[in-house]
Amino acid sequence: MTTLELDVAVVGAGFGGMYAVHRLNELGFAVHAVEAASDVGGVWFWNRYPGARCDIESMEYSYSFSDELQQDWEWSQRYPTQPEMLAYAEHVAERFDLRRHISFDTRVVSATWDAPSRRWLIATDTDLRLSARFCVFATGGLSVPRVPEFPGLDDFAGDVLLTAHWPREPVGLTGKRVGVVGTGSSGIQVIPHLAQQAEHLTVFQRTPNFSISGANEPLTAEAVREIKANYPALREHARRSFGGSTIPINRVSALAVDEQERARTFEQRWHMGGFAFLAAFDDLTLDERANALAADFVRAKIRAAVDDPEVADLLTPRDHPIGSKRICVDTGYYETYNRPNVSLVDLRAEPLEAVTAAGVRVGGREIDLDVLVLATGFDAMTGALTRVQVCGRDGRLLRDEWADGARSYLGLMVEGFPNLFTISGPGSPSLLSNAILAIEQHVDWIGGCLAHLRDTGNVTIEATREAQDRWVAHVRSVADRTLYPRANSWYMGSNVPGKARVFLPYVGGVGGYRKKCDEIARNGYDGFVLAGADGRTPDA
Ligand code: NA7
Repeated sequence: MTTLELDVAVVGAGFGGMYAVHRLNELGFAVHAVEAASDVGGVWFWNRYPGARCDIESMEYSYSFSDELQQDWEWSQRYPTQPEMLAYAEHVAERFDLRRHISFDTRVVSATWDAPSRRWLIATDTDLRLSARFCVFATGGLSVPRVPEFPGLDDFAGDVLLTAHWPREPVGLTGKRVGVVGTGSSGIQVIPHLAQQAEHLTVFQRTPNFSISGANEPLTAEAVREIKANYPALREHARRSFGGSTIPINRVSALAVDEQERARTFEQRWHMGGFAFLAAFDDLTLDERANALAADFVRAKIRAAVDDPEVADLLTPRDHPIGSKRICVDTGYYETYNRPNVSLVDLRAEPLEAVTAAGVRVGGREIDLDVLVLATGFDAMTGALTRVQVCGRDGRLLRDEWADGARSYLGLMVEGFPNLFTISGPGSPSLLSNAILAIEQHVDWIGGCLAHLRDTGNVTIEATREAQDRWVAHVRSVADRTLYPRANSWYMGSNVPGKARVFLPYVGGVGGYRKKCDEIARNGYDGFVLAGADGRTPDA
């Protein structure tokens, strides 16, 4: 056994863990990270399926902490592909010499608060142990893939591929009969690529989703030059914005304009692509009637894109308000169904009964397949944290504390778990915003907090029950004012059987959230208890 004695143990070396290592090291703390993968990149390391691409623009979905980095790095397209994101992560690791602080191919199995020493004792699946004053979980919100328990899945004679754990070596699909289950963002991105390669592609759809073309295109030198010249101001704008980006929100209700004006605005936003569509008016995720107008507009686009009216009908979502599930951003998704080698199976009409050696049985008929692709989602936002045995004060287990829904203060700390931080934890804007910007804000806040503890002679910090209860109630009441809780989405935990149905991210906007976090820090960490080595607050 090797035990590293540290100030801070970081779990995960995706974009959150990488920046935590960099920033906390820069602040003079002894930091080490543990990462299950063989290299950096997190979600961009694992999701290597063809067509994997970020749904936020590259010039925004990137680190802002180093102006040299953002000036030097060249993005090639409006939305970065997975290989480009991974190359960027590798570049950052190289540039800031991060890998020497990270143990790869090592998975954390438990983290235990040792009250007498006031340290976190962290065990891994190798002979590495960590003992640290602080523990930062940077385990990501979409890092635990969910594989449905289809009867017979193990009997399938062909290959089963998970989009979220796609093989590193190239997968040959030419001449193969391929099936794909899942039509969320991952399915919608992979389907056009599978269709181009496979002899025949069968899409097994349970619930149709709203998807908007990303209008992806190469970035012109001129556009890049302009953004780079204004980067500091643009980043500041994004930090103060609602969603963590510079997408302009049209501050008008969809109900306040006439039909022509509305159609013009929707059309214009449709062509801007991606999330800009949801900002066509400022009440699309708040007002049912406004939302229905936007949903109808997209439904008409689906009808126009798909040749076969029956297929178009099956692809048309009707069970949730548009945007209440994260909108999908695609490249040629609906048009893919016009190809002669693509067929759609509606699992509501023909339920998936079993996977057999030869393929899939739906509604009593067999569909023969060589390859089955599962794009079936993630145990989002809490899955990575509840899979580790996190044991806090008085033997309390995080997974038990969260059994009825995740509870946290600011999505940063949990009462009962002193000195343990979660980056983009449930209760923070996290995946409801530009994730890299959210990560930077959390890491910077944690860095400021640890420096404050050091400067004031405090050794522990813990959220109070009252502050946490107030925050949880606030997160829920803000969510309840929106249409988000109306969907069965991973935001709600409702894609995982048995998971508590609670809206997980904070939908109050990143600008206001950042202000709140900063104010709390400025006021001496309101809602937290700070204590010195003798258990008392040195400042008191
Ligand atoms: P999602 O959005 O959770 O989509 C998962 C898809 O898999 C969705 O269409 C599900 O249908 C389908 N699914 C899940 N379980 C089953 C079973 N048992 N049978 C049939 N179909 C099933 O995950 P993604 O990976 O696509 O996207 C997650 C996020 O990653 C995305 O929002 C972006 O932010 C990036 P359902 O809707 O449950 O009927």
